[in-house]
Parts: sequence; C-alpha cells; structure tokens
Amino acid sequence: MAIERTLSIIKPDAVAKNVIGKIYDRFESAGLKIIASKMAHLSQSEAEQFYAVHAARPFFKDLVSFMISGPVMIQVLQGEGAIAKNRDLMGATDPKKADAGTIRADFADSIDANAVHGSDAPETAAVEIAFFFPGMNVFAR
Ligand code: RTP
Ligand code: MG
Repeated sequence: MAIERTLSIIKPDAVAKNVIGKIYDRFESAGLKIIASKMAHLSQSEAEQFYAVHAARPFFKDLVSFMISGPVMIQVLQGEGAIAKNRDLMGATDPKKADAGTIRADFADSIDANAVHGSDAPETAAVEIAFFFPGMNVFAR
C-alpha cells in the first residue's frame, strides 16, 4: 500500500464539543501523521466551492449552512493507504449506520452534523489539499 495524503476536516459540531484532541488521537493511533493543520471559520463562498460536487443535491444548502455555523479544524493526514484508512476511522456518513468505535458513531449526532469530512479518492484528496493548503505537495514523498 502506498503512502498517501488525505484532507480531513473536523466539522463545527465536533469542534463545539471540544473533541479535536480525541479525534486527533484516533488518527495518530491508527498510524496517520498530521502533517499540516489550521483552524478556520469558512465563508459561505469557501464552503460552496469546497462542496461544489454536491451543488445539485437537495442537501447542499443545509450542508453549506452547517459547515459555516462555527469554526472547523482542517488537516492533512499522511500514511499508508491514508485515504481509505481515514474513511474507515470516520465510519458511515449517517452516524446511525456507522460501525461501533468509529468517529461518527462516537461523536456525531446526525447525517448533517456528522463530525468529520474525509477525501474519498486520490483525485479528490489532491484537489481538497490544494484548496486549503495551496503550494503544499499533495503527494507523499
Ligand atoms: P464528507 O464528504 O463530509 O466526508 O461526507 P461523506 O463523504 O461521508 O458523504 P457525502 O456523500 O460526500 O456527503 C457530504 C455531506 O453531505 C451531508 N449529507 N446529507 N441528508 C442527506 O441525505 C445527506 N447526504 C449527505 C453529510 O453531512 C455528508 O457528510
Ligand atoms: Mg464526501
């Protein structure tokens, strides 16, 4: 398995719950390295651009409103198979369907307030890392 980089966001609900450290521990315990991070309060335009792939979906407006409802913690994770590993740690989009012990099962309240975002493929990871950390090499060396 190749060393990869992926973009992770701790969403406003989890930042408000004060569980950034607990979620970082999940990443580090699974062997993922946090190689960049920043806290930000996204503007509407930034949230719309970031989730542009979902622009036509019925939940888009709610998703954007939620993502700008408070500060988020944004990080690049690096490690073996980082993209899939992070998705496994996150659990299913709907926390009611997320496996026990996943971040969403333990910290998320609903399909909207679902604690974390993670890139879903190498192509989206590259775009998402460049969006929040311009100039950063999106490929692991
Ligand atoms: P994310 O992009 O945030 O990591 O989440 P995901 O891949 O698990 O889910 P995705 O299909 O990409 O959807 C992005 C976010 O939109 C909200 N959503 N709501 N009401 C709904 O049916 C619905 N479906 C998706 C979720 O907050 C999801 O994280
Ligand atoms: Mg997604």
